[in-house]
Amino acid sequence: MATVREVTFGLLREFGIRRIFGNPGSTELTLFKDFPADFSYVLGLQESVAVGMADGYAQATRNAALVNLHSAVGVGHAMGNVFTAYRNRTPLVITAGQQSRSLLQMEPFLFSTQPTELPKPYVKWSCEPARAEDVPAAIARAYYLAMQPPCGPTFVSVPIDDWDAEAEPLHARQVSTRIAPDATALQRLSAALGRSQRPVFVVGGAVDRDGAWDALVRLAEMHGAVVWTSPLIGRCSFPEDHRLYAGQLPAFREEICARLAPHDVVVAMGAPIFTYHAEGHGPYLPPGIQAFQLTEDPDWAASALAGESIVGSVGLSIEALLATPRAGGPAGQQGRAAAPRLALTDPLTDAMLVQALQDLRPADSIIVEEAPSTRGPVQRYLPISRPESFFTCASGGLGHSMPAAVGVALGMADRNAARKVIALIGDGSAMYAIQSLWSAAQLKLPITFVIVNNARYQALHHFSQRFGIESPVGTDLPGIDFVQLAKAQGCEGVRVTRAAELENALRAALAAPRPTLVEVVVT
Ligand SMILES: Cc1ncc(C[n+]2csc(CCOP(=O)(O)OP(=O)(O)O)c2C)c(N)n1
Ligand SMILES: [Mg+2]
Repeated sequence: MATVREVTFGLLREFGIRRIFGNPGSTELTLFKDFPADFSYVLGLQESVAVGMADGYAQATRNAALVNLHSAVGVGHAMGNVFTAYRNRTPLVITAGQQSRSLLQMEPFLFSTQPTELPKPYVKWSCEPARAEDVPAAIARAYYLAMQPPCGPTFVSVPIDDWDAEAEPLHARQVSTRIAPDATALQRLSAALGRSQRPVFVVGGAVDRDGAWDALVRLAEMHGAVVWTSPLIGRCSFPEDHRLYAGQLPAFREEICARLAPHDVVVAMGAPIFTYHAEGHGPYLPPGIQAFQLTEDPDWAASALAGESIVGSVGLSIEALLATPRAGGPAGQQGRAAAPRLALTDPLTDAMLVQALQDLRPADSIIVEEAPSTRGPVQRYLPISRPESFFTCASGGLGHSMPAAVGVALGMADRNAARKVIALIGDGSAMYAIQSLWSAAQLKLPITFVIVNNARYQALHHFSQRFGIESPVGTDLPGIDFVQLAKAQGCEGVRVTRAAELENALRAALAAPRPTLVEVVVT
């Protein structure tokens, strides 16, 4: 009979999984005995980095990624990015080591007391199989559930002695995961859109994840609908240089109402109604507007406070809506005006940096962003114009995008679709996962890391004004040398302090065949 390990590796092969992201410990070592030559282990120097890389990799390859963590402490370190993967809807199969079954009664070293409870509620399913021989089936179940929209992480705790136990053969099954929306409900939405004089779409990450970017462009053009990006989402789903694109909605009730007020029908597509960052007052929607929501997530449908929700694949829903042509041509609406050009002068600002990056980057490059107070300038001066080209954390949990950039670059390369990856990261955000640079260097991925160094947690300065706080404590970050941090981990690095140096530094970094960091000091 084959071992649990052999059956599991065979199953992973059939799932198209050939990389294991992780950080190893003694309770996982038995998994790696006779490590198969067609698999590779992607080492993250802290578990959060391993999960962040796996998140980017899964999104780029459109398949669940496997992460292996070290019993309780590794899961603990990983939780920040497990939370983000859950919010990002990223399919991850997470396995964690556990002490030998025979020791579990005795509080052994390193064991996890309640292993299946530890990662909750940010995993969709969590299990420690009752018998060693059930491990492959548990991993298979974890895979299918992770891949079922709304996708997300799942968790299997595996005692150290299980991998050598004997197991029955197990093969991958075909599971089709797209759920068709209710056709009658879609007809109501189609009719409302057909009657609408001023339709507006609010789009979330599900459109890009579903491969429905082009279909959404056709639908928006057919109806002449203005398109807003939903607040705080993880992917871009509509070309931001399109004449119908209006911008990103702020995460505040009154401001959303003001922006939607000119419209008569709003459709949230793969987005909640809505995501708020602080308490608001007054109505959730402007008076008289008719609201619809297309979502793969029954929970989003249930928690929406207004409008009609239609649960099912967002991609299938958009395709179905395209089948009903609009009578009388599109509504005559326009999105936002083009951003005015900025002069590149001292002292440098983040907006100048972002504009220069947009001028110099390859048209098909991918932006992985985590620079909170630079998000506004990115929206304005760095429009995303192609699918699968923008990734950030949908959770607000920092420490995601630096490792995710490594995973995206690796995943695109594995898909034979390598594109330049640019990680645009705040100085504060970079320090949550700075070890990502080491993994990028080891993997020889030509990522350009751009650090926006404003020597502070600027977003918190900005946000604290809402609470009448002049100068919040714990938000200044003086004295971090990112070039030294890069060089110490095997990456090239250069520091830019003046406008005259910026473009050449970016050009050189974008052309480099190895990971390169550009630290840009901004006011
Ligand atoms: C893990 C985690 N800890 C703390 C925060 C709170 N937080 C939100 S924005 C921010 C500042 C980020 O600083 P930086 O990356 O330098 O960007 P800036 O605000 O300067 O644009 C912090 C600490 C968070 N979102 N996630
Ligand atoms: Mg900062």
